[in-house]
Amino acid sequence: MITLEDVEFYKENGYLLVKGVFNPQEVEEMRNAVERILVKAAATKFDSNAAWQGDYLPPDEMKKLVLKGFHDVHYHDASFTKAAIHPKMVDVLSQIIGPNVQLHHSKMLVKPPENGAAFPMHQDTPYFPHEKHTMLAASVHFDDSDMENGCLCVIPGSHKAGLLDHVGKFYLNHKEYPLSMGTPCPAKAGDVLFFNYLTIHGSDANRSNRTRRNVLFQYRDPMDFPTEETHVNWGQGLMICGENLVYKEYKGAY
Ligand SMILES: O=C(O)CCC(=O)C(=O)O
Repeated sequence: MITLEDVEFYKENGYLLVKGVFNPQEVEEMRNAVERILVKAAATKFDSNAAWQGDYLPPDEMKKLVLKGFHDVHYHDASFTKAAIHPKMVDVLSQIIGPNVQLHHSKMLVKPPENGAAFPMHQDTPYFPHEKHTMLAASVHFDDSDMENGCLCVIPGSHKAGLLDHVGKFYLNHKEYPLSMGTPCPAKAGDVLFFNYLTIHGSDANRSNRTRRNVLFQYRDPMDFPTEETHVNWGQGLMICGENLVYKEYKGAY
């Protein structure tokens, strides 16, 4: 499904948009699953506003922003498990990470209309650093997204600079790295944006009257070991393709 030029593009630029990975029926199934998770979570103590805090927006604007974010969605609905190991996903992953690929975690994001929260520019590396930097995110789009509803923006080639200093480990100084430095990556529902965890990325607030929903699956080479025991997730390490070359008795946290 992807070409050698696409693989080269990913290596050079640290990201790759792959169109039409999921068909409308698969997208609809995942949208419904997002809705069910939101409803179920609303009845628990885990339903909070996951909007990032900080000084990258004026306090008045920051206060209004809302983000629904939940981890490990493939433990809540099988539509996400199917997506994580979908043959079209495997086709891409086996070429840009492969031949051996493992799921690290999943996370769903819902930016509601008018006030969906922004993500200041950052690398994902500080959240789950690894030795060989094979880790990448596959952002599966459930809605058409553009600058108006807060699509992802990336700085092409920024993964080559290595890990940069983050404010409190969370995001880059927004004066040095404003969102406007990024290349917008508009996408359609069903498209997947793959980006390395060193690639600088962020997204603006959703100021449109449309919701923006996506799920991020983070994948790595199983021989790329964490340098810190952080971000240890439910059932981490599911093999997506190939084999795990080391035998390890895995005991999850749950
Ligand atoms: O999807 C987005 O708008 C940004 C998500 C993001 O940067 C993250 O979760 O690290």
